[in-house]
Amino acid sequence: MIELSRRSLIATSLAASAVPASARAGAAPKPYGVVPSPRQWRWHGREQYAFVHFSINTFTDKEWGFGDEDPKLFDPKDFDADQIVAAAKAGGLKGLILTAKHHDGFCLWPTARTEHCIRNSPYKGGKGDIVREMADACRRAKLPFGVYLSPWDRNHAEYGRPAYVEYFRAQLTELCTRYGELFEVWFDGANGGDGYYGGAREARKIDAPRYYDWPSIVALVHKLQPDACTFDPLGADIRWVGNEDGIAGDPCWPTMPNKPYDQKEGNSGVRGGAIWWPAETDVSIRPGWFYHADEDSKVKGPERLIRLYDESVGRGTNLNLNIPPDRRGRIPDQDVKILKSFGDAIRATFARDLAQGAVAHASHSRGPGFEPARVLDGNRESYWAAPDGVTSPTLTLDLKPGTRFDVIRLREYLPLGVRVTRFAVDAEIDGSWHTLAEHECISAQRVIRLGAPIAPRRVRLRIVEAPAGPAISEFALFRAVAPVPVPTIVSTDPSVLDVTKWTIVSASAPGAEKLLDNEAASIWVQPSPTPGTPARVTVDLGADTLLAGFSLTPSRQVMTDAAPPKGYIAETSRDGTNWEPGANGEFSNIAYALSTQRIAFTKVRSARFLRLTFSEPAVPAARLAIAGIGGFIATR
Ligand code: FUL
Repeated sequence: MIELSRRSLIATSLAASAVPASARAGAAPKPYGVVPSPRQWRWHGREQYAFVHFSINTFTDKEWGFGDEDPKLFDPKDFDADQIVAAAKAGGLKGLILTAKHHDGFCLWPTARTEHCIRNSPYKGGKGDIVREMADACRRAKLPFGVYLSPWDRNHAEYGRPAYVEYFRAQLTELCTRYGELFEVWFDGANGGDGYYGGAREARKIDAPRYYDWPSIVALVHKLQPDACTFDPLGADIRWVGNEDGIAGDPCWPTMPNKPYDQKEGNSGVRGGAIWWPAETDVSIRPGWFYHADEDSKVKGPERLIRLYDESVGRGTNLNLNIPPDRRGRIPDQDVKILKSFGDAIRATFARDLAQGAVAHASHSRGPGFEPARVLDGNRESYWAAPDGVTSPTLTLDLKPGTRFDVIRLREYLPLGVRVTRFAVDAEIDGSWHTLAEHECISAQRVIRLGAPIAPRRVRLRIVEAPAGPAISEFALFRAVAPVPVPTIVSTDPSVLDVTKWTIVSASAPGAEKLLDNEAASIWVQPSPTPGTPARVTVDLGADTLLAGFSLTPSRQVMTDAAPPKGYIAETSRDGTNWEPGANGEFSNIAYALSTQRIAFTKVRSARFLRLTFSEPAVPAARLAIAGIGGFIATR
């Protein structure tokens, strides 16, 4: 904690008079370095929006479809675009991006260019258009709408050859011309691998930058949709934050070097980089991007979403929060409750800037139009600026007596570039100054949460390091409102048992508790079994249970040289000594489907213990990985 004396403050104010009068008054500062385009500047104001992954995977329980799925599988019985939009709004999300086509190639709109689309599904007798319904619902709710169009297409016969790029551009043109204004067009980085490819069933690799000629694709979007920011490749308006966990780097600069994307650089950006390529933080409210019933108990709670908010929006990036509809075509009730709790807490926290009514003064000011009070006017287009050459000024707010706060928000006026490198916020408490926080990078916004509310007499923004005088558009104070807790549920499926009540009796490798913790990201890993040395786990169900079968969830994370088990031997016991066969077989397509497999026993039985044995991995791999196991009872 730094204490700053009154003397050093006076010294700073005296330094102000050393600046030539000509530089202190008048014109706006010159931009520093690279600046956002008007389209990017508008995008910075969006803060957080919904990602909606909905497609044939919702019905096959997969994350990545192979491309050979029958369009008839797409059959939402109760699709309600307004319900989805209402859930997004409840969560405080200010836009919505729909997966018009995921990697499996199935199109949610009746495109003229392929039969692998909604026209050949039972939805509305083949007359449906989910893209239109979502676009219209967004418009009714005044929510900006955007689309995700997967460049990788595992269905298309020509994928990897020039004809597919022509097809991709034609699809993009349909989406950019039929559904009104789009605020974002999302191109996924996943590109190339095995797939159906019109029946070839082979692996195809491409060199994406050369194959797509991204600058020409981005130009096509901008021509048809001037306000739409494009996501991902070099040359696009926005970059990926480098992980799917919802965590932006600290700092996270909006600038990058003008070269192909590097994941580590993408997470933190590069100070002084040659291009404006700000980060979007994409993360799902559930472990998977698509809906899976077995993840009903794993929806991120409101407290976790607040942390995600702080680590994405609070670090100057935009949060793209995925909320996947279920097989009905609606956001599940549990997710809606969580979204509402999260949205209410964010709305209540940021409803009133407690700095309003404070008196703002600065060590230096540029004069009329750039006064310190500009940081209090709630207008992102106005800002306080110091005279040229003053790079470490301070701005102080004399607060109204009794102002208590625990959240601070700062915003830089980005059309003049990223000017502040390092800053600190101090508070004057009982006559002495204390540093509350010191960070690199303010950018679009910086949210600082304090451990507990404080009520100082004054707060001060201190620019510690900057290559150009700051242009600060906001210095705001808030009182955090905690979200209403939402109890977790086991599943929307009443037959699914609560595994958190189970315990491990014995296991072939340490860490088997990870199988029962309901955390998709915690995975039991061990050397791959062989028929002679199988992997095995025995669990105690805690009570005699009428068990109808077991389930196994493979890791959905991409893991190097690890695979789920190929098959299983399941046995049950009432006393832990005498075992009865339950089921014995192979998991279907487990290495690719990567979804929970439900295995029914030959007959329902009373059991206290369950023993699972795995004798080989599904594909050759050095390690066996399993995220979870479960059980279900008969419901009829
Ligand atoms: C990834 C994709 O492979 C996932 O399926 C998902 O669409 C996510 C947003 O991007 O790269």
